[in-house]
Amino acid sequence: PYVIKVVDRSLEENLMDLWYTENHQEDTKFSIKVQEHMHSEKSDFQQIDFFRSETFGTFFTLDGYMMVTEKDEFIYHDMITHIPMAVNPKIKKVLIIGGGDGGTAREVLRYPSIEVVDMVEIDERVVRLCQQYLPLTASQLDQDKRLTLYFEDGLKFVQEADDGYYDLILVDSTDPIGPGEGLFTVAFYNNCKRVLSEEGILINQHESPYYESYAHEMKRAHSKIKETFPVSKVYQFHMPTYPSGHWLFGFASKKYDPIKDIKVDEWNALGIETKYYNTDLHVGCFMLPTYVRKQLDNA
Ligand code: AAT
Repeated sequence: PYVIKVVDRSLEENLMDLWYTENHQEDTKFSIKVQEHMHSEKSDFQQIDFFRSETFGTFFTLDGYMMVTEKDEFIYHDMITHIPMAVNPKIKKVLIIGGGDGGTAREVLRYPSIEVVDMVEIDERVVRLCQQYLPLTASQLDQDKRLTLYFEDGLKFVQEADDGYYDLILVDSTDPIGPGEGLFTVAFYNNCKRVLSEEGILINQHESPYYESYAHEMKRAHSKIKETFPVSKVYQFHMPTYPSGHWLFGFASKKYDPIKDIKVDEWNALGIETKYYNTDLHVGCFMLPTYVRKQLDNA
């Protein structure tokens, strides 16, 4: 009564069936069907790969971990940038650490009031390859006179920077393994505090609360930042391609509270169009699930 069709694939069809797979846990994987593996190289710092897919467009990985996809990068770059800018729209001098794809710089440079953006990326190859394969994020990196690119370790850069110079530091870093490790240390946070003005705000890539291995790093980072800054909060957003899809940034400052000090009218008057961020979400994203609150309280 039934005709069972056995699908017999040719060798060619098998070779075409490429998937990018990331182990989110030992026993849990996340995969994207790949149309083309566009580039692969080992730089002085890390393994870099670029892929193209139907659903997420072009994306790139470092040491096998997802960094940026064309389709969901707006979420991450909106949230790292517009939160601090709405708390202090008078920010003039910005330091970006990491962020080689250029998405964070692109968002920051949308504010006409910003005068200086120093971007310190350890790996020049990430920048050059993103300029080639991800123009959507990298397009501003050689366009705007306010931006200066430095290819060096962010840890060393903040050690040597002047006291009180920056109004905002955005740590757009990889996870605390490999070159990103030093950006999750007390020495680094102390230098960030020193080079920030009295108005200063620090935002940092803060891992995920959901899977234990990431939550462990998140708690470690939080306990160190809490020790260093008078105000230290965490906010959340949804990142479809990062482990568990639930990701965090840290907000630390010398005096500003991210909710009480938001300048709703002033920010909205700037007329900056965003796809994810808005000033209602700004307040909401600091409201954390109970299990996350507990993790942070115990950090
Ligand atoms: N915009 C989101 C993309 C990133 S990439 C993070 C960048 O940080 C990489 O280009 C990497 O080369 C750079 N980096 C790592 N360590 C350092 C360092 N010590 N100094 C300067 N730059 C550094 C973030 C992805 C987040 C992924 C979350 N899972």
